[in-house]
Amino acid sequence: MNNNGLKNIKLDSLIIGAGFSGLYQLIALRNRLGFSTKILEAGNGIGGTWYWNRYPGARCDSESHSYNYYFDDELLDEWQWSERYPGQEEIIKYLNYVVEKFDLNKDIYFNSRVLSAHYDQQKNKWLVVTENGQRFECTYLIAAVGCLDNSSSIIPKFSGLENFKGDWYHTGNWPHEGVDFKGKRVGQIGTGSTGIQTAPIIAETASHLTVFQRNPNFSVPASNRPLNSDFQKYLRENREKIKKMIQSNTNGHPFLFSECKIFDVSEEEREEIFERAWENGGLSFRGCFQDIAFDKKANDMAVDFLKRKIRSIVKNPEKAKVLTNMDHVFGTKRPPIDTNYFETFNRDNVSLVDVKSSPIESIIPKGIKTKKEEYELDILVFATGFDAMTGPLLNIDIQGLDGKKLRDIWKDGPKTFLGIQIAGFPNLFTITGPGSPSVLCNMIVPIEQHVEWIEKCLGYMKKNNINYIEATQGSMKKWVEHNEDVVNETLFIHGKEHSWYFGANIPGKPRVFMPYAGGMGRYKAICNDVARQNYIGFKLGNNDKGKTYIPPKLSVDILVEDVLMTKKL
Ligand code: N01
Repeated sequence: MNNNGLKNIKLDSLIIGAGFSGLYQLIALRNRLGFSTKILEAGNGIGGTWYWNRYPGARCDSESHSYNYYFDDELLDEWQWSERYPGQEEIIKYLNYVVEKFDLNKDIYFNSRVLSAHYDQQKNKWLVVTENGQRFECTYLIAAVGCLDNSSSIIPKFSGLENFKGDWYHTGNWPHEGVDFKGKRVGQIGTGSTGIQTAPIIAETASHLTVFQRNPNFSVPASNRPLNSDFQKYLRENREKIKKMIQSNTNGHPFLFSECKIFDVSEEEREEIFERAWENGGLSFRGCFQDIAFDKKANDMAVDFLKRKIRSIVKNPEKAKVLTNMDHVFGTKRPPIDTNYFETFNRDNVSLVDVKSSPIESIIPKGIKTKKEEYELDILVFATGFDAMTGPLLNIDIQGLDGKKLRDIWKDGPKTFLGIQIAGFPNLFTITGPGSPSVLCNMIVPIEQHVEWIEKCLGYMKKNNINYIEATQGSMKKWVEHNEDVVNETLFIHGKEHSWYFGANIPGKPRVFMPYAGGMGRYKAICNDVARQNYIGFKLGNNDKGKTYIPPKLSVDILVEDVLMTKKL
């Protein structure tokens, strides 16, 4: 009984979030380990980030044949994607198919946003309370909240928004009934992956679209297309190879990174390689030379190529100048891919406002006021991003041992062991949390890996009559240091003042590189190593003498293994 005289619902494990990770975790814990398990989901349906992000043009930038679960052959046999990149609606359709197939709905509580999760030391239980007053008691709590959830969407603090006479929306919380732009003057703020996807579609129906751009972004054509029967046949025949490749390479995507360095080829060959990569489209452009992500001079060559491409597409030289005025290193911000983004600026009904040189001063009743001018608008679209990775967790009041709050423990930036656990928070697991490869990968790959690692860990504990697991302070410290070491070897480090990977989009957020930059293949090998050594780096059972896990020095072996693996395809 709790204070209100209501019964707590008692469970072995409780999962927060019904996106890709939460749904698969339910299958793993309920169907395979036999745990009593439920999911608490804030939305009124499944899909996580795809449930909320249904803005026009919402589409995944991972190729569809890698953006599905690989754990079940039958499911793989049954499902066929229709396009090279899956659109939001098709992703939801896919997940509904999974929910039906594995009979998941009966164990999901919808409209159940979690407000707090407190660890009770006496009982070794997590007490979880939702916005609508439901209370749960569980031994294991799995935060499958995603990296960019709806609670963490950001609307910059512009004064006057409350007086705006028209309608306004954040792309990460898009109305399910859609928005009719017909005949409307639309103002879009933000040109990240989201803004770049949505602008071309809004421009098709709006009477006028004004894009307010602070920093321009690089973008490569997605080259999206329907998947034909030849490709479906290729998938059927090569499934195991593709699976092996995406699960062991650096970023979980189904393509090869070139071994060729940019200055090892002639200028002519370099141009040809860039052209081919541009034509092929998508995120693989980053991998057309081996050193784009590591060598600033190589990166500059890619920047030069990409800027020339933009200039060749955008007819108005003033617009082209504003669209190519980047001051970040290519790839240090998540590189978007697009369908007709730059072409959109050739339309008569699209204008571009450079709010870097003339910042937005306020929202006024009839539109937006920048330092230079006023713009009359009927609808505002905020494509202004998220308090990524930490936001979804810190928006819940999480308290661990001795009532310590996660918000306090992470005030100088997130600290985890493997991105899976946090010292001081026993039996709490995070899927694709800070300190794991997560957003640097095709997300489904780290999701499956985490879910299965957690499953294996809890299976081991069950078998050995253990019901307490906590990362040690020592392991967490070593892991944080290891994370810093690996990111320092990459060009990501140049994104400190530009990229949400570093929290740079949130005023006052500590500048800590949040994902693990050492590559998925290496990360997975480390996680397996920890498990093989009976969960070294964690305290288990009643033994409070957990040994610190020392991450191996950056070894090239795993990378070499990656390359060999990818070469086989
Ligand atoms: O958000 P963002 P997003 N005044 O933070 C601008 C994933 N995703 O929603 O660059 C004016 O990238 C800000 O400007 P600046 C993907 O991981 C995936 O687009 O800070 N402008 C920027 O242009 C992605 O990285 C897919 O100067 C302001 C924009 O808002 C992540 O989600 C699709 C401003 C925010 O860009 C987030 O992408 C979509 C202000 N005060 C998203 N504040 C796919 O799979 C912010 N901005 C394809």
